[in-house]
Amino acid sequence: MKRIITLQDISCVGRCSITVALPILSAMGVECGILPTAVLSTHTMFHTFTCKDLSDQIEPISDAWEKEQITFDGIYTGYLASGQQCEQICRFFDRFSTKENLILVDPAMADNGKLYAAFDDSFPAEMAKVCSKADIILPNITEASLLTGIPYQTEYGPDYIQLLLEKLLELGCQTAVLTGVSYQPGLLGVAYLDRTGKQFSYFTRRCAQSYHGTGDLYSSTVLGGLMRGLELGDALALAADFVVLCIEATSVSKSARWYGVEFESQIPKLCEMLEEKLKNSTDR
Ligand code: PXL
Repeated sequence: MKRIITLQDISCVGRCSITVALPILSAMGVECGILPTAVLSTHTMFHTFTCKDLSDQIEPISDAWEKEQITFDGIYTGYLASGQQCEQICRFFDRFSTKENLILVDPAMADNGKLYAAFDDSFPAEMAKVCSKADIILPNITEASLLTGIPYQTEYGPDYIQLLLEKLLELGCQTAVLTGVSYQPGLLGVAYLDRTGKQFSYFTRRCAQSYHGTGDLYSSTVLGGLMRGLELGDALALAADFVVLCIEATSVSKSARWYGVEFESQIPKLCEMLEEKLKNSTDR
């Protein structure tokens, strides 16, 4: 079984970060270790929240793992607590990346044209350094614009997406995936570009509702698919279809918006969809 380590916060309530990554990766048949970067009462979209930065734990925990010769097939980062912590994450990559393992960075810091509440304008440049060391990065369009300096647009065509992808690759990562891409009102999807020039896009129906934590659900599912041996395009498509199922399951509840998406009830379907994709990819 593949073992990954995820470095992101524990938001105790509100289904995001580690409370999403752990159950999703476990369900997909991947061992998920955690290095909590901070403990929050909830994610920062709630009006009142506490946050205990755990930066001082990253170094001693890494030392202990190195002494024990613990290795990871994947390193997955999400929401990070501060610009300073971004530097620590880069050091963690230097210590634990190998030729074989995969570094996946979700630069979770912004959405809908705005940085999350806890960050100031200096944060994106620090996150860009984390992205530079990744094999795959998974920003949404807001994050991509903050990482590249290209103005954020809500109305665009394929040229804008292509430009963002090219500029994201210039950060130094191997593959850039953009989430939340939409060229037609009813469709929402993802597009990627890698260093060899390979391109791919995939669209699902756009759901009327939008929920907190879907980005974390998406990234965790993509990593699960990759660790199980899916090609990137198949993993991106699986994750997109799964997030739609979860949004549909959540949309019956009015208070759900703050509590993330109801992925729990959809885990059996995720396992079925994963097996189906694995079967199709070996039949090919
Ligand atoms: O879902 C991204 C995320 C993760 N963790 C925390 C957050 C957010 C988004 O706001 O606040 C603490």
